[in-house]
Amino acid sequence: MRGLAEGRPSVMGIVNVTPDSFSDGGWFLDAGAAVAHGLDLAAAGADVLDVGGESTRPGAAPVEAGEEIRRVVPVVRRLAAEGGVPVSVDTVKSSVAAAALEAGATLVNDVSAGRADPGMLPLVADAGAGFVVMHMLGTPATMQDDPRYDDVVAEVGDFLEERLEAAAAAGVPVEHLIADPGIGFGKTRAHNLELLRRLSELVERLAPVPVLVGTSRKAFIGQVLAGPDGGTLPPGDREEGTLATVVWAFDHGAAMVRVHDVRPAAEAARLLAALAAASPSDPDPEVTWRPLVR
Ligand code: PMM
Repeated sequence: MRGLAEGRPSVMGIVNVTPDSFSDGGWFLDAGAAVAHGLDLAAAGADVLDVGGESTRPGAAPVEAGEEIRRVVPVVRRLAAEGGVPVSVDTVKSSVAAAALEAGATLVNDVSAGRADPGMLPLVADAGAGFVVMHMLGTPATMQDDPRYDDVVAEVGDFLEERLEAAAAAGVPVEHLIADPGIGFGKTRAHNLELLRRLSELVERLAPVPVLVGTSRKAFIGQVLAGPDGGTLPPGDREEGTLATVVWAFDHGAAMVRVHDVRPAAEAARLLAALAAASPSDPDPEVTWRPLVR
């Protein structure tokens, strides 16, 4: 199993500093609360903390760059100084990314894959930062308006290859790139399930670029678990379903998952790594990693 940390897959913990994110919106708008939450996620086993100041929820209102900078920069600065793990910034704007990189972030997570702002790829290349290239059909305002694909896995793969090439052409080294199929971004429940079912195909196709998967609390989990009569479970009741998708994603080659509740995902990553390391001659090999705080 390929991974980014300690020979095991990695966990990115979500720190949303937004009033309107779909699953934890408004809880962490205050910078101090967001920092405390990020520190808790690091203690619970996050390998990376992803700080976002603009919701990407379907139909979400855009946030002006100055406001986004005011939200994320103080949080990035303190988490970079105190969190003990790399900090990423979830933004599509190069000015926000530049301010966050200056404040100590080392990774840019761009759900537009560098398409929203022509300044993004050159900035990331110049800064020597990491870059997450994510697939989205349309924009957050329109992405859930009847999304269609002939073959969702092939088309998402084509898109990711094209954007990884664009990033490389702009000067971002391939070792700094991560690819993400963008679960829930312009996809129906069936598209999301198909992407997860055939995740190994994408992982093989995009290698050596590691694949990140973000299923945490997303609608398709609530819809599947609510059963055939329609409806959904609220985001707070999607944690167990999220963990099932996390284990599935790791077992199908994901190098990293992006989650709200870090501890279960971090424990799953460690258990899977211990199982993968075991062999007939050594069924219980010694594995060492930093302790998780409960
Ligand atoms: N999902 C959300 C936001 N940012 N970034 C990446 N790379 N992958 C994702 O799946 C993703 C993302 C939406 O979830 P949130 O509003 O709870 O953060």
